[in-house]
Amino acid sequence: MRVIDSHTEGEPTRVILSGGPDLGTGNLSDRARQLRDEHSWIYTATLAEPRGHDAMVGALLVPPSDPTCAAGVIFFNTVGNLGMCGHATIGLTATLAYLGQIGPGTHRIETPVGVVTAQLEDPNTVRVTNVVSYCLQSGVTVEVDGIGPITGDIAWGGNWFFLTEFDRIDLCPSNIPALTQAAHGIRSALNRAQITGADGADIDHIELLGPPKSTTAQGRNFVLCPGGAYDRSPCGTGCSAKLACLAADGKLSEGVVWQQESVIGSSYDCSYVTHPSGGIVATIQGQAFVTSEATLVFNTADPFRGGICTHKRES
Ligand code: PYC
Repeated sequence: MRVIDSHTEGEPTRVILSGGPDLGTGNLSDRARQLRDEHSWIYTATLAEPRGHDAMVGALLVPPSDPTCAAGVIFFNTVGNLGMCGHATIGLTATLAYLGQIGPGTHRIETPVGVVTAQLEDPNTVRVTNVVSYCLQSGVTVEVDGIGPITGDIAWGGNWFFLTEFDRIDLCPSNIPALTQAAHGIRSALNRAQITGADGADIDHIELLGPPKSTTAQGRNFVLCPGGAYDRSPCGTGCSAKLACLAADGKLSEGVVWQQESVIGSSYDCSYVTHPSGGIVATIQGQAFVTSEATLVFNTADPFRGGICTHKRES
């Protein structure tokens, strides 16, 4: 299996160029379901230890069903598929540029939740225009063990998020274990209360929000991802969900740049336009750098060739 690794604002992406399962040529959401139902070995085999680690996101390159798209991609982490992934779209675009497969300009990319566009500004700088994002419900309160009541919004940004202003623990790297524990508690409380996204969808990303540390940013976040790792980047789909909530609350106007910091201090420049559905279309700009090119080797004599599975999907 040939892969290229990159990081986007600190968050790793592993693009699978060849050697992945053949999923045929159906639409991308059907192929994503097929990956989940018939080839879930790929999650830990390609991303988990000993070849990777929990924070990695995979991007399986597949032929697009839409001929206007430069690529089709199914994103996944160590425990399952992701609908969209902002940082991995930036990583994928920088990877395709590194390979000489695309040049500067705007490229359409097909994902299981719709077509997004990626504008390659320079070899490392990419502006992604996401699928339509929206705030489903605001002011939702849950009782969190050891913390008490927490109120937040439920929003779609290509994945489902629960977003809450969180001032109990400073959003800084030394507090990552405590932030992770708090976000886990919130996710468990949502599950207990059977609070979901649209159509009963799992809210599998928890976004804690706080004030920025740099003078150029407007906000900072800590995002807990489905497998239990935190997003090193400000989370492209999480930023889209955040902008949808800001727009719904009348707190950010169309076209105004919102700079979002991650818990490690990296940042995205984000803005939106409104969509006729009442949602928004967010644009996220960040930088990605290729870190390695590799061939993954699966030796049948290796008892850990399928990866070490330490986490189940937490929902
Ligand atoms: O950037 O959208 C994102 C993302 C989702 C999970 C990890 N990164």
